[in-house]
Amino acid sequence: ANAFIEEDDEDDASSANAIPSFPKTPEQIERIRFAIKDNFLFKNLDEEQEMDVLTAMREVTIPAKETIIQQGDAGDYFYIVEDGELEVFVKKDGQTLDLSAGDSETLGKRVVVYHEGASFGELALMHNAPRAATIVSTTPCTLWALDRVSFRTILLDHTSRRRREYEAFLAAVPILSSLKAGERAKIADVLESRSFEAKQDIIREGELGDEFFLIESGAAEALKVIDGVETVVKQMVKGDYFGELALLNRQTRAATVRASEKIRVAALGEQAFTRLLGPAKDIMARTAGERYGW
Ligand code: 1OR
Repeated sequence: ANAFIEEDDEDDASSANAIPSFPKTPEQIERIRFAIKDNFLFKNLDEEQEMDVLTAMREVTIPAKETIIQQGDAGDYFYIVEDGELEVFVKKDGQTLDLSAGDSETLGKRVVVYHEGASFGELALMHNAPRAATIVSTTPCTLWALDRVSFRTILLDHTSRRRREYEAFLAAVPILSSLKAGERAKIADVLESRSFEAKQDIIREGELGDEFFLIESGAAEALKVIDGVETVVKQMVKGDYFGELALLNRQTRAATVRASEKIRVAALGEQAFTRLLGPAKDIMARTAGERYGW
């Protein structure tokens, strides 16, 4: 049992897999949001999943000099540091310690120090492995804790759910229809979803580009400066693509693409574009003249 977290007795089966809900003030929600905003684990969550994470987190306060995670133990919670400082130690056989540099005779090498915004404890939960390090508070700390079941349900299922969603979307994208389902699945794995508000530029004419985009929802327009005037040259909707020219021709962006309304795009990096698009890439190259009226 976790010494810092009081657990409910949950022996009825119905609640075993439910994501818990801990009421929070809007201010607390904002603080957690801030703490997770740059964290890779939370980067690709949609709004509903982010809300699930936010409600499932519980606040934990820990005095100084407490061991919150012990190397070798089973994993129970994932943590985000709201404030305070913690030290991370890794113990290995035959390791040389430098006690003057912060290493500990009993806990091993001090590998990192965590402050506000850091997160830890994900490895054991992701891989069903023993804790890989020991984590000790150096000052009193406030942490946000996410239990193992919620962590796995929200963050890991998410990957496969996104993959399924993307596969359906990609199957309906005309330019990708020449690919096999297995090839589209590989693309689904590497696509990165991004949102833009109306009037925001997604790419800009003249800039260097290293990404290709598919429109997941919403609409955009392509604009070019013609005789000094920014002119709309193309309208694009769900299923359309853009950004391929810079990758095909290794030139700067030939147009600006601006969201006409709130839009979600799926971005594919240059290497993946070359490696995964295969025949679709050839079609894009062949049809570019027709598409852009050259
Ligand atoms: P966990 O669930 O295994 C301990 O519980 C946590 O310490 C671990 O997840 C990570 O979040 C965190 N090696 C292993 N775990 C580390 C390391 C680490 N640093 C932080 N944690 N390092 C490698 C040392 C040979 C240090 C990398 C800077």
